[in-house]
Amino acid sequence: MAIAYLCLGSNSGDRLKSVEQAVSLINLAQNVKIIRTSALYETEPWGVKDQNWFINMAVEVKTDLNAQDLLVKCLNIEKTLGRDREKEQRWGERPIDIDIIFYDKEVINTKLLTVPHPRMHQRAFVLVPLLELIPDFIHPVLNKSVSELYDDLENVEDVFLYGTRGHMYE
Ligand code: A4P
Ligand code: MG
Repeated sequence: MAIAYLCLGSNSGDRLKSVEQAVSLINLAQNVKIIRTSALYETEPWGVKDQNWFINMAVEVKTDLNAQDLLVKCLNIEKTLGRDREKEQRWGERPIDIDIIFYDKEVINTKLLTVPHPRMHQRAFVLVPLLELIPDFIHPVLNKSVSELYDDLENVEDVFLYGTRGHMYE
């Protein structure tokens, strides 16, 4: 049994619905159970700036699957929710993205999977939701806690609790 942390993100279509459906599908998946979730956040796009803002959240799961099988499950859920990678650009718009941030303290570097997620420590949209769940969890490669990684962030993109950005009409 392992504990893993997923980051969910959506910035096209009905973002809220996509994220909520992903949470339901993760919880329905065999051998995966959600333990806790963070709040929802509305976040400024990181990477490619000229696109819609995202809704992001973090999810803590308990699973009997190994990390690779968990990834396959996540990719299948993305597909079920209408993600078509052929039509996308890197870091561009997507109806749903599910990344594995941590899988216990495992360090994985295969062609298919890199864990901890290689860019998580550069991203407020990952660190802020994780801060709610595991501020003291030590990153097994960088040997810093999630809150230390957050303190180290440079060029922080905007991250608001969902609904507090000021204009909710879209
Ligand atoms: N892959 C390898 N490691 C992992 C992992 N730890 N978790 C592989 C998930 N997947 C992993 O993913 C491409 C392949 O990465 C997967 O098939 C899997 O085998 P992808 O989601 O198609 O790639 P991508 O998303 O286009 O590129 P990249 O660099 O992985 O993007 P990210 O890191 O997913 O970032 N801004 C805000 N505010 N919020 C966001 O959610 N998301 C992105 C995408 C960019 N900017 C954002 C957000
Ligand atoms: Mg991804």
